Amino acid sequence: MTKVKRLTENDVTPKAAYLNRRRFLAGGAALLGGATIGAEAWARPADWMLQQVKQEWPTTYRVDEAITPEYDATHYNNYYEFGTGKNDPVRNSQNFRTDPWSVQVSGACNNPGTYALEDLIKAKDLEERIYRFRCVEAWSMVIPWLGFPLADLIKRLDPTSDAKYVAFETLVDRDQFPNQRALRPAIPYPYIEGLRMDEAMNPLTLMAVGMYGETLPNQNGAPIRLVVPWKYGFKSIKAIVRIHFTNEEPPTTWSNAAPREYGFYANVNPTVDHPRWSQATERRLPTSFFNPNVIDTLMFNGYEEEVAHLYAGMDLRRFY
Ligand SMILES: Nc1nc2c(c(=O)[nH]1)N[C@H]1C(S)=C(S)[C@@H](COP(=O)(O)O)O[C@H]1N2
Ligand SMILES: [Mo]
Repeated sequence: MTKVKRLTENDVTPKAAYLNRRRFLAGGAALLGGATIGAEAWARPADWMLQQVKQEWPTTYRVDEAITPEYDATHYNNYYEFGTGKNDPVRNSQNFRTDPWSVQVSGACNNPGTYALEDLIKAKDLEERIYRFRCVEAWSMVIPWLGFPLADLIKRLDPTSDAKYVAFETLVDRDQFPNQRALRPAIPYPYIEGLRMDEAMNPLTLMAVGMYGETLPNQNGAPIRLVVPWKYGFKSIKAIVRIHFTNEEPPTTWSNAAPREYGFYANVNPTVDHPRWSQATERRLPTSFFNPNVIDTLMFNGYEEEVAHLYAGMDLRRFY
């Protein structure tokens, strides 16, 4: 029930359900003249990316839990660059420019340089992966991502033996991100994150370029973001422009901002509470006053079998 399954290409996926729903919504948006921010009205990345994403990719991981409605996943976001309110990202990100986009690769690897996004992605096989996504704020969703394993990219970049960690950075652009030009930004920018090399190489770790069968909406981190399904959502950094290999644990945005509350590891763990709230349960979106939809949080967000070995012998209360 809560296990991840490795599926074959022949398995039936719930994809048809949301693809049909999208067609219905698209028709509706057209009838309404596209005046509102509906599921289809937002800006999308480049055509080549759309071409890439729109193919029939196999679903390689799934969970037997209902997929969160696309509306909730795209209108309830954390993306402080666009504002701290849950619907600031959808409201403020529609003119965000994702093409051209490049990613700078540096540090302990044999293939550093600045890569155009299309060179990183074109001709890459994508996969759909239906993952649980658990925010440290104790809400969660189930999202069908489209992407490729970070491990594939790392192999091409060819890290040296000095590379013990990989660090990521989000774009800095005061013209495009309202919170970056605010008098008092909510957090320091750039947003930075990192993984230990074995975490980065774990087959579950995904570089996502799409969701719900489409390219990523800007508010969800277009054109490319990380997805680490066994860790709290803040590890899953959006709009990546830099990848850096290093032999030291890199600083990360939330552990810098509040080190007692957020650590480098940030593994989903129902037995280690946040200092200000319990992590034993979560609100599975969508929720309402009459249906709070509270469910138990699973160790490593339900991916224990796949990742527990990475932390053997570690005190997870200390390395939270
Ligand atoms: N650059 C950047 N990446 C970010 C964030 C952010 O504020 N800025 N928020 C993080 C947090 S706290 C969460 S829960 C997820 C939310 O992803 P979603 O909006 O696609 O659900 O993005 C993460 N990545
Ligand atoms: Mo989060």
